[in-house]
Amino acid sequence: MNISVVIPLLNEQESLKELYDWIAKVMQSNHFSYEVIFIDDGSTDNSWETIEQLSAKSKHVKGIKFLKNFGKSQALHAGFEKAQGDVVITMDADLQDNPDEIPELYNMVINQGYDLVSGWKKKRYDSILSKNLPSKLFNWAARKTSGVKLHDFNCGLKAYKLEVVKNIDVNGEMHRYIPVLSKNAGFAKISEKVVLHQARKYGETKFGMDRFINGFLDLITIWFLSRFGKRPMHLFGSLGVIMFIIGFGFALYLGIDKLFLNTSGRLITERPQFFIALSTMIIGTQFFVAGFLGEIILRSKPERKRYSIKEELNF
Ligand SMILES: Nc1nc2c(ncn2[C@@H]2O[C@H](COP(=O)(O)OP(=O)(O)OP(=O)(O)O)[C@@H](O)[C@H]2O)c(=O)[nH]1
Ligand SMILES: [Mg+2]
Repeated sequence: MNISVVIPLLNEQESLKELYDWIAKVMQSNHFSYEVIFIDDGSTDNSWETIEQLSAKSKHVKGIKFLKNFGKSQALHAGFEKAQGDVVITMDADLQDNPDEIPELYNMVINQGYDLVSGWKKKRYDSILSKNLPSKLFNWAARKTSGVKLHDFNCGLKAYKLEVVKNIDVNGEMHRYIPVLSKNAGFAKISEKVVLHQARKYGETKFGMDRFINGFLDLITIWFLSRFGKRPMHLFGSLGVIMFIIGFGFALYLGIDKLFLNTSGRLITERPQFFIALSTMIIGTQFFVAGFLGEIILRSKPERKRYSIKEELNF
């Protein structure tokens, strides 16, 4: 199979049929073999019924229905598990991403050998204050911390080599950082393509302003995980040891000073320096223990299931 299109969605009933017809038209005119996997993440409208109707008419349409809303990352994860095409394309369900981009994205992955090609909504049709500016800032921070040079990390339209999606673990709200996850997993041939962006036609936005706060916190997590996630002791252990040595050295000096150098001086416990040294040693020890605990947790973490599927169609 050439292409798997993975479409996570939440309450997008008005768009689905139009979107699928458009994708099918593009696929047929380019003679691609394909599948379209819709992941309904606990929609409360008629999205799932629409997917059922589409899948009854065409075997290209596959559906996964979650028991309840688990989030976009979980939906992508479920879609990636099932995808079989040589190239996997993700897109939003709200008709903001243009299926006409698919052939060129496919070409970039297959013929130019990219692991991941991300869409770049260069010209956006969103409000400046609530979307464009925060998004610029967010992308700048993501570029700086991750070293992945993309203008638009969070674009829903992306193309991947099959191998890439099978080797990354998208969880929490990490869908914003898939290019970073991909780079950390060893797929660093990442590029971007300017894509057309349309204003939302039906329905309403699913992400509010809290996306930016959560987004920045996730960025810190991902930075930490990519550097120290597999070896927490290296960060906490070294911090701990350094602090302990400084504190201990200082306390030792105070002791020697009192015993041999300045015997008639103040008592050690009357000197503020002593308490600074003491807390430094205690905090250092704490850091060290945190490192140990981190290593233990790392080794004992069970495989957890992060979402449950209620129904599947055409698999
Ligand atoms: N699986 C899943 N998909 C979601 C969830 N929230 C949003 N989506 C889908 O993710 C895509 C992007 O969401 P949008 O609300 O369009 O976000 P946006 O494009 O940044 O915002 P708008 O410009 O208002 O459209 C759409 O296809 C949604 O249906 C969710 O909780 N789970
Ligand atoms: Mg949208």
